[in-house]
Amino acid sequence: MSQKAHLLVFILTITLVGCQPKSTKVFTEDDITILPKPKELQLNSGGFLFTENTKLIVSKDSQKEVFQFIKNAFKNVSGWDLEFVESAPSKNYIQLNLDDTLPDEAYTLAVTSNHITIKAKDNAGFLYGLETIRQLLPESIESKSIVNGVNWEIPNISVNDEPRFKWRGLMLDLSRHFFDKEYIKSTIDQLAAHKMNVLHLHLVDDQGWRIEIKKYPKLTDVGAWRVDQEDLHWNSRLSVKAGEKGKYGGFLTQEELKEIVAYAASKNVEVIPEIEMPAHVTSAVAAYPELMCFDNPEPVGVPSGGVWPITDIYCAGKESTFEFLENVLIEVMEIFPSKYIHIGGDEATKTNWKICPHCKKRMKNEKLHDVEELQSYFIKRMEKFINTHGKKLVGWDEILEGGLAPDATVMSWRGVKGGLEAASQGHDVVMTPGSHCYFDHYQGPQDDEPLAIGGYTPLSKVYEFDPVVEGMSEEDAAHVLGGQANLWSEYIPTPEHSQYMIYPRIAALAETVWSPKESRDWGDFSNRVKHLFKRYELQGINYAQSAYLISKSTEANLDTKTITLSLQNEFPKADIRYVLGEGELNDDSKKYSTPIKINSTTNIKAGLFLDGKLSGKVFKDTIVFHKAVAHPIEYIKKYSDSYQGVGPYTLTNAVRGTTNFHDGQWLAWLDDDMEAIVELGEEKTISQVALGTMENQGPGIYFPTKVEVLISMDGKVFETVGTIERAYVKNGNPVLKDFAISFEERNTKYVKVKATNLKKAPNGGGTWLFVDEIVIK
Ligand code: TNX
Repeated sequence: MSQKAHLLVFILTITLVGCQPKSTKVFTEDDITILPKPKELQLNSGGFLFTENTKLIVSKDSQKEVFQFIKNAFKNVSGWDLEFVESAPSKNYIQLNLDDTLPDEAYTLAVTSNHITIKAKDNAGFLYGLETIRQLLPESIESKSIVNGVNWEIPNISVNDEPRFKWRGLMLDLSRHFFDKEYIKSTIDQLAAHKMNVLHLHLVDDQGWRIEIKKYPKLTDVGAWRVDQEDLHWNSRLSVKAGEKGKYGGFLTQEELKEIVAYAASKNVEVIPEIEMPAHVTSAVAAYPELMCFDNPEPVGVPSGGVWPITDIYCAGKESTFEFLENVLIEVMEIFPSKYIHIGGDEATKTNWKICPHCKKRMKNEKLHDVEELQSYFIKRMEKFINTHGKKLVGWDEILEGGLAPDATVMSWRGVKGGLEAASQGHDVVMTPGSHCYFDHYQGPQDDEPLAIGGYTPLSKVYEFDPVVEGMSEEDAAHVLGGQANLWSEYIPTPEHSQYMIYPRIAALAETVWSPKESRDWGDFSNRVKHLFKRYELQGINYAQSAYLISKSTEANLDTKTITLSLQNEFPKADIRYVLGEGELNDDSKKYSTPIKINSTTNIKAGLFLDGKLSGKVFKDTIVFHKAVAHPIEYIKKYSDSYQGVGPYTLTNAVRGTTNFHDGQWLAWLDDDMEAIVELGEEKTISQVALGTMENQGPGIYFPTKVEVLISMDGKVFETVGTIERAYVKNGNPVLKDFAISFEERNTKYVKVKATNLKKAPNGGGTWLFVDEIVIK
């Protein structure tokens, strides 16, 4: 090049650089909201500014794939088409450097004003480094359309990051409701963004078989479709006859599944298929009845809703069952390259196995003492088959019963007990306890949430999850592969609803399985997650804002006959404002700081204010005062230790329970009647007594069959003033009901209420009687 040309290039370069927007922002720790929190991070001064000329350095094609989401993001928000190049220019680029010495999935990230370097062993670490960059960029990087006036600048920073656990999973139940390929792929994007790496697909259950199996076409022709009763509550759907044609459902073809698996691999997500056995397979045996026990089993239909107990299971005696399952698994293993195959194994009611001649013969030949051992035989046999194909078996914790298969990995869902036991036997475990990991549970005050299966697993509870539990030795802990959230979909019919249950709880879970335990800090997390909310919003994710909902707790004071009401919100330092009585709620309303004293019937409105703006739903409640409030109460029959409410005065504290029977406002009696005496102290004139109750037949809670009210002046001799009787009616929904008994005005000092427990449950099991208040007027 001539000297002149040199000069020209120099001038051009100066002009071009001069045209670029300048880095102006001074970054502080508060600007860094990376979630899950990195292991080590140091903020330096200055920043790196992305421009149209920022180059993405790639040394092989697969790195292009890793870069793709960042490239797409810039295309969306700025119209830039960031260029891939093979060698680094002098500045303004991102490079990916291979470093064999780093652990699996780890990465280091060095951002300087000149360029960005990510080091990792392979694409997994590069991907996570880039996901971190994405979270350092302004939130509007998530926008789907052009954003003007934003400097795409990130702070100079050095990060050294790696996961605490190698199994960081989410399970999607595709059976109870069907979710298609597009939704699954978009979920994979989100898993990667949260640095999660396992997608467990629950492909088989009673209400639908969701994977194409070429050798057994009826599995999807018949088993993937059920009679549409979506308008009814899950547990009130009518039973379906064998052969009734269904319209609700769907399945994934092998081609679609392969596409999902390949896509997931590009995002460092391993897809693990679950093929349930021996129970939760009504859809399969509806297609092939000969898989059930006995010689000529009664055919069944694909159920449209809840089935309990699950008795239509595979026969463990017939050789043909194993032949079928092996053929199915051969096709499954061709689709899924995963190291693990999940075989379910949960909740089998083995009544048929006890009497089926084939099962009895098997037990005799194999010297098995009971049906538990027969299940264990079943699973061990499947394990052998899976192992010969170079794969490992994973199953729900029931596979421990009757003896664990030699090399099995246990997914502990009924609490952590199964996990503890399996780890102490030297088996690997994945922790998914219902208490912290069941995303089908409620996440906010039940009355404000869409119908869910029950439970209560708010964001803060998920954040308390730890896969390594008390009682584990260091050796046991080494067997804990990690943790997983499970989203069972009985009550989740749509992708939007599924998102609502997953986000933001997955963010809390991600931090528990990725970040070092020592760095866990709820206050800090709650600040960071609010930034993530803005990203979700821009991405069009229907995330839950339940953590903003206000809930109350109350205390009755027997001496002053008053109620103190506390308001709370999941996030710390919340600005809650409230109004008692009528009046409008706004940012000028009284700020809540200490519990509120209440001594008469009162309406309350409260709201959470963020930057002076009302956020989330307004909390509304009425505390109804009545003649029993804050009066002592004696229980002739003591309530259960499992439901003690706020103690004995739960029934006279003016605070009503919700349909969430764990909300701490209920007393309950199991298989027994309730009988209690309220002491009014001085003589009072009364004309109505109401008993607050609930019914939720799924978990065995029934209305009383009879309520009786008696009065007395001396607490010894009682006179009946009224009774109500009510026969059992099948009911799929949780409902609250006051059994109110009115009578002519009477003067009395004591009121006794008796309520009769149903005692004999239509489906077997215990019967609970739940009571939240005795309202005396
Ligand atoms: C139990 S967790 C099940 C599922 C249900 C879930 C509902 C497990 C292994 N079995 O079949 O969908 O409860 O929360």
